[in-house]
Amino acid sequence: MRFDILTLFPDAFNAVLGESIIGRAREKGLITVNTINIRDFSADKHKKVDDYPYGGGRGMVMMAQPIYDAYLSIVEKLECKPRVIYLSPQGRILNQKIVEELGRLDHLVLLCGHYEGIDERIIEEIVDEEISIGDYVLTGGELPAMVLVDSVSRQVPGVLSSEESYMDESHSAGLLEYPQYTRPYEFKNRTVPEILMSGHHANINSWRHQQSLKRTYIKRPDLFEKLKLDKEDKALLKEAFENIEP
Ligand code: 4GX
Repeated sequence: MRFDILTLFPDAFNAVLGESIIGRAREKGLITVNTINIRDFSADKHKKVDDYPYGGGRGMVMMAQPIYDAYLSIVEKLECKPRVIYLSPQGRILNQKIVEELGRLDHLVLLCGHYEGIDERIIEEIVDEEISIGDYVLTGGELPAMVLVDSVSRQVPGVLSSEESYMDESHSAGLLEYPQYTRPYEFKNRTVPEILMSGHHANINSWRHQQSLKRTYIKRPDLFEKLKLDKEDKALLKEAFENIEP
């Protein structure tokens, strides 16, 4: 899978997407993350990429021409037009279903805006879809683009080990993760739940599932509402609330 990122801040990407799982996936050639500096395509002698808004008002607007020429530098080498996504608070809000859908594509172009936004005609001319990472305001589209590359790359076969991909099933099933513990057995007077020390794997699995159900109920009632619980789930949840909390 290939990501081409149109941005004024290409250096921001390597720091984040050069490490850990995504860094290794890039080394293995499973994904390609290519940044294109929009400023390199400025036609202006001072490398200007923004200008005052027509009609007046606050801030600056990113000019259409440098963005368009940066975009052309990618697509002129291609036979088919890749999907172009503009990261913006006006887009549909990213979720795991959208991540899975995007993961089935083999090429994405991500456009990162700054200042008060970009010339509307660029959105009309090249953008297929606007995506938001949530209802809050950031200073630019770079962090949202990194969020999108990270989440979508996890869908690419081979990027995650079989152990790492386990998380997905739990999130797709709409349940939160059960609590995890590692050594030492005691930390700040808090010990590990005895069941995890028992070595009884069927009981441990059942306890973990119970914890997932209980957590989802308490922490994410919105997710809980959507769950389809069977008889066993209901019994586990009932038991979870009957047990005296330590
Ligand atoms: N999820 N931002 C885009 C530029 C901008 C300004 C005005 C349109 C209109 C964001 C988010 C986000 C900040 C990226 C503003 N675009 N993007 N940028 N939340 O807050 O995706």
